[in-house]
Amino acid sequence: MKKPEFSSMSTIERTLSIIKPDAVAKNVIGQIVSRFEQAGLKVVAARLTQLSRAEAERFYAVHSARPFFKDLVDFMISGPVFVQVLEGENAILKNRDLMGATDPKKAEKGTIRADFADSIDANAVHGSDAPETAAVEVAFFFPQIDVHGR
Ligand code: IDP
Repeated sequence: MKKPEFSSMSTIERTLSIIKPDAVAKNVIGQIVSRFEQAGLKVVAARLTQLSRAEAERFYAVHSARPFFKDLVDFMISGPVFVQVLEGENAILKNRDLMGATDPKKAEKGTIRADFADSIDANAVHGSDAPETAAVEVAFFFPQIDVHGR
């Protein structure tokens, strides 16, 4: 099989995806991963894990001043999460498109959040939103993985 290329011209990216506790509890890990695969994204690392409060607070530190921060952390530690590194052409944006809007009520039909999420709190998935955050978030869960694929 041809090895993916990560030259400066390439748009092959890696991004962090989290299937959140609500979707894990609904038993839809496979259905969600299948959407990534059907869209041409490849799972290059994955594991089921239980976040501690400290880990969830550190992961979402950027939101620490927001009114929903405590609820977000409580939710993220309410059960196991499935963390993955996805790789592919424009992986960061592609994953965000597949996820749909943060609020599932506003998410486009056919997106993961429209189909599997119940509310803005329990919204099924997380995905890195930019190359800089992808680098930090991939390193957070998979320090052995090079976000640039080298
Ligand atoms: P994103 O997950 O679509 O990137 P962010 O704005 O980065 O959305 O917010 C991170 C997470 O915080 C969301 O996925 C959602 O679970 C939660 N969140 C965001 N805004 C609100 C809100 O207004 N109320 C409750 N939870 C929120």
